[in-house]
Amino acid sequence: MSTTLITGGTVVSATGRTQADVLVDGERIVALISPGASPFGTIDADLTIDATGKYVIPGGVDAHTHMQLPFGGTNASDTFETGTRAAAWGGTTTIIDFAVQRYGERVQDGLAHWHELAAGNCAIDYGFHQIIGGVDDDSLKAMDTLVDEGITSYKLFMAYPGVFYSDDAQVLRAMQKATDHGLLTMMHAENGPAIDVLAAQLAESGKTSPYYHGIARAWQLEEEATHRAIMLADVTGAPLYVVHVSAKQAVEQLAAARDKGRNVYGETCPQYLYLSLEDQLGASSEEWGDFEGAKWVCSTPLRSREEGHQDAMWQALRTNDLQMVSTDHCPFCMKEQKELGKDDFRAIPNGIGSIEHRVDLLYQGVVTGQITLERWVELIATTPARMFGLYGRKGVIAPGADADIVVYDPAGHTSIGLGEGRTHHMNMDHSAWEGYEIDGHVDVVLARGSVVVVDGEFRGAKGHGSYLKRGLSQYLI
Ligand code: DUC
Ligand code: ZN
Ligand code: ZN
Repeated sequence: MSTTLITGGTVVSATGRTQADVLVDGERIVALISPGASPFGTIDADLTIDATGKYVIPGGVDAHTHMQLPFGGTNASDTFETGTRAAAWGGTTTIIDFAVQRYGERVQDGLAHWHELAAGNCAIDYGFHQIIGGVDDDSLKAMDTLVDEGITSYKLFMAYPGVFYSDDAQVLRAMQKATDHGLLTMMHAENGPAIDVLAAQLAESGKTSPYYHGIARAWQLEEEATHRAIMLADVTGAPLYVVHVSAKQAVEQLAAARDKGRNVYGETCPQYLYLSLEDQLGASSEEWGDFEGAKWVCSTPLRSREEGHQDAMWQALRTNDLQMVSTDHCPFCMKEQKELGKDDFRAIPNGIGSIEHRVDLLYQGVVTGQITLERWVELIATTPARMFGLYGRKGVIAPGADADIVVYDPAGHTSIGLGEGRTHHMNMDHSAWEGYEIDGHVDVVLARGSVVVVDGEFRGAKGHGSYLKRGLSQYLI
């Protein structure tokens, strides 16, 4: 087995920072050594990485991705190969993707299909949540076996009637089943039927541009669904994790529930920290006109900056009213995909690609004083690992953990986008983050002991990533 020594860096964890050299043997971290105090004498490692002046952090864990998701008559444009490669470039070494079951399909078939898509194709380790898009006796029975498959969380949708939607009775039944097994319920909390009425009315009155996607998906309908999900979880005893929170009023619902001692959690995504409905309204290009805003059509939608949603998300990350940042990575190209909705925003496939930039975009929050260095590590790696049953192996730099390590240079710089000298490796014909500048840089990435990225070059391999059977969430009570 080969050894790697990362010297001179500052190891940052969720709880502090320390000067330490990190010794890796094969796929695992074996020691953290105070500089100049090695009890083993001089360590003659096969590879030495100089991290002087840099941060040494656990590899990012992105707990919300959708490679190849079938959506809106097309599929998300990143495969497990292209998406996990882009993730590695950006310092993410683990993803948890969503296996899909739709109404009338068998959960086991959906899961088997997702294994087929991912196996042998990933550059980094991966796990699955299970989407239950059709709650019925059959899918409820299938939930009995999820934990044995290493799937300890599943997602329901209160949005998308006719596609993934569950009504309240279905949500309740699934949550009861989740309580029996210790599964964590992940909720897409938007009132889908109400949204569909508003969206139809807007379209019928000629309001068809991408901006109206966000108008139809009003914050009230996120707040209302979040509250309903919290109450349904309460009545069933199910722990709840609300995905892609974007409305400040939804955060207020989570905070109020947590203050009452309810076991509820929430994530937000980079798009809800940085991008706004006003940006979308103002977007225009020679090629696409005001359809340019389609590149930011995602659900939940971008929210108004004037109304203060973005500030509220940063605040909630500081106060722990929100616990994590995932991407909801669901990329679609403008050509042939987003343009399906050129005449009607309802037909624009929903999603933004961010898997490559989450670590950087959150680090920019450290630079601007929104979060601390330790909170950065907690949000991008440690809490996702704890929330989704991976902690110990992932999310921490400690002896025995997988050697998923990022050397991050705070004096470096990253220019995001498709232009010359910019960073973009996701399989998209545009970047939702074009022109973003980051005061920091992912220098070196190790995935289970192998150097997968160095000097802006990908050195990893398709198939290096293994399937992670996950344990139960540490947040169950
Ligand atoms: N939201 C998105 O933006 N894309 C896929 C599904 C979802 O809920
Ligand atoms: Zn969702
Ligand atoms: Zn999602």
